[in-house]
Amino acid sequence: DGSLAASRCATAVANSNIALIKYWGKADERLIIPRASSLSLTLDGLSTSTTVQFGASDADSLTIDGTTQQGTALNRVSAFLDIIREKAGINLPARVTSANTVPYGAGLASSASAFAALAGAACEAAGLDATPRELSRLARRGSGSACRSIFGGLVKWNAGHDDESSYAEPVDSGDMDLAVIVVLISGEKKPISSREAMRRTVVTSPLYDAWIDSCQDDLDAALAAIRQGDVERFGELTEANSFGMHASMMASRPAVLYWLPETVSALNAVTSIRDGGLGAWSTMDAGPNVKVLTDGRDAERVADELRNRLPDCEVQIHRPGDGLRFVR
Ligand code: 2P0
Repeated sequence: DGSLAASRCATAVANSNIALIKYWGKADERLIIPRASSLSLTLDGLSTSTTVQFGASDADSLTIDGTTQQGTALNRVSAFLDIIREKAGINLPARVTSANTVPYGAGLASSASAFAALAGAACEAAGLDATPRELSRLARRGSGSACRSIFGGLVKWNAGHDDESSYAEPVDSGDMDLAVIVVLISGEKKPISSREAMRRTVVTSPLYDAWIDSCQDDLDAALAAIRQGDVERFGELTEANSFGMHASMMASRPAVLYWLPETVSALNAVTSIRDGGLGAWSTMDAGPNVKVLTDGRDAERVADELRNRLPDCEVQIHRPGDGLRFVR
């Protein structure tokens, strides 16, 4: 039957997002409920396009950028598809084909765009009629940060306390024009996965609870700064929240240290650009690369200043991007 076949195959595209007030640590490992709410900017130019086809193969399969995946990557996708299959009442294996606009393993291809696109494509292919909020809750089950990539621009993930109450939603950015500049320091595979690293931080870091306590204040202050169009205040909060997260990671036992020597050079370059009068604020995730928040109108100049100071690094400007979209 043609219509059934059509409903069993779907493609969705999602952009990656960068957290400005970070998510680090879970209150519920199975449901992926975070210990604190977070705030992010969805970025253009870092996207994943995923096609899901149910019933076309004997077992679940996963191909990323042309390479067939086995083991952990496939198991994680299968476990996610099980949630969709149970909701839709179907029992069919799926063929999942995914393509990233940046090479997988380059340190920028993220689980956020991947699981947001997968949630969209799998729901559509399974014939589930999901609202954006339901898609956000589902994407969260694949990877926490993915719940934010369902929406474009500034997005808040409400930590909540259960599956129903933990979802992302867009935040009105008013007149704010933001950009994020990525300083690529290394594309090597990370020494420890973010999932494992956040578990270790929660369990062993004596600084973790203090950082979590600061997150609610940082988030409230960031939302106020956004309402006031105060990019400088928002930038200061972004940078402070990221340093606090990394301090808590480094205090884990054993330490979680993602920084490389060039990371410190890039962080110092951001300070020096700011001392020169340009608005620029650093933020970092589970890897050595540095991201720089700026006013969109300063982005080209800040990027040039970064290139001058860091001639060995690739420097790329990303503007706010759209949320999940379906390819028909
Ligand atoms: C974030 N990161 O808010 C934080 C900041 C990295 C540092 O979300 O275990 O891949 O799948 O929920 O979402 C990376 O962690 O972790 C992350 P899981 P995820 O963007």
